[in-house]
Amino acid sequence: MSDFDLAAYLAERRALVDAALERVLPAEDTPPATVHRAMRYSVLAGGKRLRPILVIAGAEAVGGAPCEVLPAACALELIHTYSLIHDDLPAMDDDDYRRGRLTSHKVFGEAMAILAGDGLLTLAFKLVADNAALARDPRVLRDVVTALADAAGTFGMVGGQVVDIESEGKTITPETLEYIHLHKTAALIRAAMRVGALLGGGGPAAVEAIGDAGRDLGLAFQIVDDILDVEGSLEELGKTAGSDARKQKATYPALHGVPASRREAQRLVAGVKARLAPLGAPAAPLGALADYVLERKN
Ligand code: GRG
Repeated sequence: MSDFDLAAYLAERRALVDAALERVLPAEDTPPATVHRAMRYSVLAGGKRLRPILVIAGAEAVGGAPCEVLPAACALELIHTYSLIHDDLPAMDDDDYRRGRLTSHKVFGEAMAILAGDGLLTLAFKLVADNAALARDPRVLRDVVTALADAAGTFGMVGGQVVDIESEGKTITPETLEYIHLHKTAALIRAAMRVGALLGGGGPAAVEAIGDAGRDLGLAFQIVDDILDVEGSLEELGKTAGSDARKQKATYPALHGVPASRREAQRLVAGVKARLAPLGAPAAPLGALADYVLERKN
């Protein structure tokens, strides 16, 4: 058993990320103020900060330091929060609660919620560009931008969301469900770990191994999310539970049942740890985060 103190690690890294997010977001009274208020409302509402912490842990796994990757870590959280704001819109999942508070469009209206999401996505790429000096080599910066764009765009998260929307109310195959989960969720988690490894100075083999581990961890994360939607509550989740079944969404539990879904998530996380093993002690935080993904309650 590892004696790694995950609770302390998460608290320290979360504090670093929260302070950095506070700094990089335009102030509430910076014109045009409404959109900046909306951007801050959603980003600073909390959340687990899993993706930025995975950027940091990805860098640490190859000997990098958190301060070198904080702008990229913030970029991941901004892209993630944009996707949540847009996913909650009436045209998509039409959800009222997120991160324990009313969704952006409920507070600021649909137009402003769309624009806040657009603003966050754009700001993410500006953050990476403004901190180009943190990349040890211009090719690393190019790879980071490509990883983010691929994960966020039509070959990643947007693509997964398209197929998810087109599948609502239909019977889909396990292969289509895996496509949705890999693109909608796992692509960004893979990018988080890969970007961390790239900026942390990892060589090609380490970057590849960490990226592959990120993909499998992302898939496990979404399977656990599907299970929590069946078993969790609004208080635990900070969003309405049972929404997948109400919207007739294809999920792992719907297709395979809860016990088999849990076994699949466990199998994936064991594989993640096996991929990380050759990296040794510096990858201990990533290994502990993999266990956290499996055991989380929100
Ligand atoms: C709208 C382009 C676009 C994409 C939407 C990512 C996504 C695709 C939608 C968000 C809703 C959703 C169910 C996504 C699956 C990934 C997921 C479970 C997100 C929630 O992530 P957490 O649990 O949230 O890490 P916090 O609030 O803790 O950051």
